[in-house]
Order: sequence, then structure tokens, then C-alpha cells
Amino acid sequence: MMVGSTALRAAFARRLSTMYGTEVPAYNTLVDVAQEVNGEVMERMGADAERLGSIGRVTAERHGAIRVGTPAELAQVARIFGSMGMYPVGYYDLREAAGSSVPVVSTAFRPVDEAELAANPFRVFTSMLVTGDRRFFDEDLERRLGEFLGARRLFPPRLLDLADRAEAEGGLDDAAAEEFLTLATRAFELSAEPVSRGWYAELERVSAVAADIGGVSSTHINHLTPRVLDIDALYARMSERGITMIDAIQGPPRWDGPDLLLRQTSFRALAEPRLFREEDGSVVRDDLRVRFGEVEARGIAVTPAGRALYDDLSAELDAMLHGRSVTAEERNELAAKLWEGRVPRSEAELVTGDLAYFTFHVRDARPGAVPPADLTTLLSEGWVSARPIVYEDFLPRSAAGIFQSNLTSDGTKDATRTGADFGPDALAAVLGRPLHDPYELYASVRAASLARVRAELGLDGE
Ligand code: OOG
Ligand code: NI
Repeated sequence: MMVGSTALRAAFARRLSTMYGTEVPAYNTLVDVAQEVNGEVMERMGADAERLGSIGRVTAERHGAIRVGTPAELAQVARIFGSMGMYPVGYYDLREAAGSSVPVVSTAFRPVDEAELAANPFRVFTSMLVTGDRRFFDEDLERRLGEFLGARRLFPPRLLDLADRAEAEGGLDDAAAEEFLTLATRAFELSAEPVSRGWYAELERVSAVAADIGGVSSTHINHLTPRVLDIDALYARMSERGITMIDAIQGPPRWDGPDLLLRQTSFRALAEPRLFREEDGSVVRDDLRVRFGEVEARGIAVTPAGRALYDDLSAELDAMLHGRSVTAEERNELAAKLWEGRVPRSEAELVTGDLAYFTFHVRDARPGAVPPADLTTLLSEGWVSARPIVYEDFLPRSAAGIFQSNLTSDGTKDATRTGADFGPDALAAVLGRPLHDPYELYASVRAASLARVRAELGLDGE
């Protein structure tokens, strides 16, 4: 039997989850609590709980994060994920994100069409070190990093062959699928190989992320994040279970209006035992804190106008909080107040203000004989209903916060030097495939639903 790309993706997500739960047991607690909370939300809200995805989708839903060192490694990652129907979407420059000094650019590999997202939305936030960025690496360190990274092999050739075959043929037979999944999962396990102390420490002085990526000879999954329907409830419950979360939930505030974009929170990196090779050649046990647990709640995807509003409000909140020290609760309260004055409180207003993405559907009962031609009237007269489109992507600021909150040290960034140019086009060239624009993807889902509405109501050809 042929195992198609969708089944490969779902199976890969499950295997990573099992593997990560073995490596980081607190992840299992997080998944249990998320599922407990999701069950309660389903009971409380019924069908409304599934407006942003079926409970089947949400229960299986995860995102992972990985980090690689070179363009060649990133191109290989693109082949492996491509075979599972995951394509690069969005460009994130974490060298520029507020308050961050992380020398990487990133994209997210994920399914791009509606049916594939509904079947299994597994996505992986993938970052690549920009070793040519002089704010972080001088020429000598860039050269030595290049040598180190050029000599390592993250993915066995057999894994890449199977990935290419799966992508070309739309899947693999059972035996090949099993081999592919085993090799793919293994490639993201934490390696038991000793870490060279001196090299790791040298990179760590520049950036803990640089050390995590370029200080070791393999890659690993950095975190795996389940989706929860009520992140505030989850936050409280994790704290009750004695797991210390970072002090806030990142992203939009909890407020009395529609859930937008993405809210995330995490618990601190765990100290994990690792072997270190000392300068004198001896190998000792020590530990490293690089991996952590994260959970997220997904809301409605916003349009460029909605995003501009969100970014404005975030900047205003920053200005308000500048120089003040407030608790997470106080911060949320201020943010929620700000939102209440400026963000529509209903989905209907988000539609008419073109602030968020929706799909449109003809209702069973028609309110009259002749449908009006424009969407606003179709909605207000009850011909058509609107369903929100879930946000499938990430927020650079939260991502930077997630990186930052889990670093052992701030590292050093020399802001007086100019950074390396590495924009979306450069990233697409490295990936060897198109870099999708998230807005275009949401807009095309909306457009397809509008075309269906027009056809069903006979509004075309007038
Ligand atoms: C990725 C951080 C970004 C998120 O959820 O925003 C991320 C990393 O730590 O490698 O996963
Ligand atoms: Ni994450």
C-alpha cells in the first residue's frame, strides 16, 4: 500500500511527539493538561469550540521548532518536509525583532491548502544561522563555523533519497515509509555525542542560539507545541502542577472580543544531561538548558490592515509600559483596555472592516427571491454566513521572546556593524522552492469561498 504525503506528515508528527515525550517528560504533562482543558472547553461551548478547527485537528495539532546552520542544511530540510506536504511559508528576521539578538532568519514549513491543514496542520518553525552577519560573527569565527558546519552531516543520504522519491511519487510504499519515518525522527533526536566545551563556550559568548546550532554536530527538535483552546486555564493549571511558566502569555491579550492571531506561553528550558569533551580530551557529564515546553492558542488570521492595527497597539502598549514595572495581570488589563477601544468586538465588524479573514457560505434558508450582489448585504440580510479562518503562522515578536526567555545568556551583538543582507528572496533561493506569502494563502481561501457563494447564488455573469 502507498502511504501518501498527508499520512506521512501525520505519522511523523506522532512519532516526534512520542520521541520528545521520552526526551522531555514535562512535555507529556503539557499535552495531558492541554487535552484536559480542551475537553472542558468542548463541554462548555459545544460546537462553538470547533469554529477554528475540529477537535480532531486540534488534538493532533503540534508545531515543532528546529535550527540549522547553513543554506545547504536548510535546502535538505525543505526536501524532507516537502515530501510530507509541508512547504515554506513566511519570512521572519529574528535579528531585527524587538529586543532580540538572535542571529537567525526563519520560515515555517506547513501545509498550504485548506484540506491538508484540516487533515493535519503539522508545522515546523525552522531557523537558519546567518554566519555572515558581522554584528555577531567576525570573519575568523565565520570561517571556523563554516568549516565545522560544512563537515557535519545532519541527514543521512538515504533519508534524502526517500524524501525525494516520496515527493516525486506522492508517497512511499509501506516498507519505505517505515524506513523514512524512522530516519526522519532519528535525525531530530538529541545526540549523545560529546559537545566540545571550548567551541561551544566560544559560540555561546556570541549567542546561545549560535552555540545550540553550531556548537554540536547534529540538530534536534527544540520544542514541540500542542494547541489548547483556553490558554489562560492551561497557564493556571500548569502552575498548580508545579511547572513554572514564563511570566506571561505572549501575543494578544485575553479580552472580551474575538480571539485573533496567536497566544503562546512556555516553561523554561530544562537542564538536560549532556556529555562534554574538555580541552584535555577527557569527557565529563554536565547539563545544558536549551529545550523547553510551549503551548499555544490559535485565533483568527488577520489581514494586512488587521496586522497593522495589532502592531500599532503592541507598540502603544510598549510605550505605555516603558519604564514601569507591572505584573503580567496588570499588563494584560492595560492591553485589553487598549484593544477594547480600537479592535472590533464582533466578527461581523472584523468582516466589514476587512481586518480578518473569513470564508463565506450560503445559508440553507434564503431570505428572499433575488440575492443582493454585494457581500455586506448578503451578510446583513442573512443569505450568507461567515466562518473565521484560523491563523496558521507565527508572530516574530513572540518567537523572539520564546528564543530570548530561554537563553542562558544574552550574548553579544555589535550593533555598530552592518548586518548581512538576507531577505525573503535570498531565503527562497536557498530553499530552492517558492516561499509562500501567508497573506496570499489566506486571501485565496477567502476568494475561493466567495467564488462558490457567487456560483451557488447565481450571481455570476450579471
Ligand atoms: C523557535 C522559536 C519560535 C514560536 O512558537 O514562535 C517558535 C526556536 O526557539 O527555535 O517556535
Ligand atoms: Ni514555538
